Amino acid sequence: MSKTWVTSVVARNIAWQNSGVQIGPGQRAVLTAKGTWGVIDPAHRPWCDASGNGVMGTGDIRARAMEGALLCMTADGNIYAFPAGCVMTLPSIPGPLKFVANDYTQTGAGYTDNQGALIVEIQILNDIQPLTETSPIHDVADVITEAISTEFRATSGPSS
Ligand SMILES: [Ca+2]
Repeated sequence: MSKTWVTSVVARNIAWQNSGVQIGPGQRAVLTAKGTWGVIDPAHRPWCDASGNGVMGTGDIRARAMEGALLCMTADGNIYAFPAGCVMTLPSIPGPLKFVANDYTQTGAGYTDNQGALIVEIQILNDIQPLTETSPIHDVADVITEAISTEFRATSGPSS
């Protein structure tokens, strides 16, 4: 059982754009991005899809992912970059999904020269299914994207 929402992500917006879609407990999201946009020097270079332009960003780029890729942030602060094919399945992290283009924040024109928008279909699955999840990448700042550590506690059974 599933339900699908459609949202758009504007290339020029430097702030994370809240899709308004939430992953609920026990739910999982499959994201499909469509279209192309101009993020990296769009006046002189070809536009790219959500998987970016094939060049790994370095320096003051927003996240260590392909230039121009569409980034998604889950409620735990982890950031995911769309892979080739522009479809990915997120882990079951309850909370809102936010999106932004992967661009340089201080180099060149940054977000001010960006053009276009991508369409994202967000399919929420109510049942956890054995799908391959996308691994998060980490933001340059590494402040809010540290993986949440899970505390394991040894439990002892009743003595007999
Ligand atoms: Ca730009």
